[in-house]
Amino acid sequence: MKLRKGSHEATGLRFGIVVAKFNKFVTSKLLSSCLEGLTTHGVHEQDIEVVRVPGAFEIPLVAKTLATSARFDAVICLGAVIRGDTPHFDYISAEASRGIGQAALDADVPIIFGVLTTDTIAQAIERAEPGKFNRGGEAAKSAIEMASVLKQLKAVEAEPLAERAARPKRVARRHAK
Ligand code: INI
Repeated sequence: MKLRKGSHEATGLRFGIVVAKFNKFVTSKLLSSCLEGLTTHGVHEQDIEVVRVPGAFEIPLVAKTLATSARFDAVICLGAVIRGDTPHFDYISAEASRGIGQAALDADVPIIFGVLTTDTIAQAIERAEPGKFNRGGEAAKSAIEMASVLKQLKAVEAEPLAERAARPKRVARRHAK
């Protein structure tokens, strides 16, 4: 049996972060925990790019743009959708999660869902605080793990091709005799 898993050593890996401005009092905390999580695991500051968008609804397009740019090993999406008295919550949260999932599959690059969807402001604050939940730090760890495991899988995929290319061509040898 072969077991492959992502490592948490992230030196040299590059990350794009998309963060929503809506509910900034929550998303700014997610962002600082996420940045701390990345740098604590060895990511260099110059290997991190942060893009701010108006709200969670705008995250998927920017996440896909970053992911397809070939400049990042993973993209992290941070936002906070808090349920109010209108159906807006359901539309925004559904579209953000669907769009982020689709963007990852289209781009073939890990895109991490660090968007809080909560019933109350208190729940959102609790999950953004460094400490018990700390979803920003969790998003950083997931991104490192996924970037690392995808790198391993792509290296394995590339192996047989490289070996084939290194092999001397049979036709050329026959002519040489
Ligand atoms: N955007 C959020 O990120 N969180 C919310 O809770 C939210 N609510 O509740 O409305 C929200 N709305 C804005 C939305 O994401 C778009 O920016 C806006 O509709 C413009 O497209």
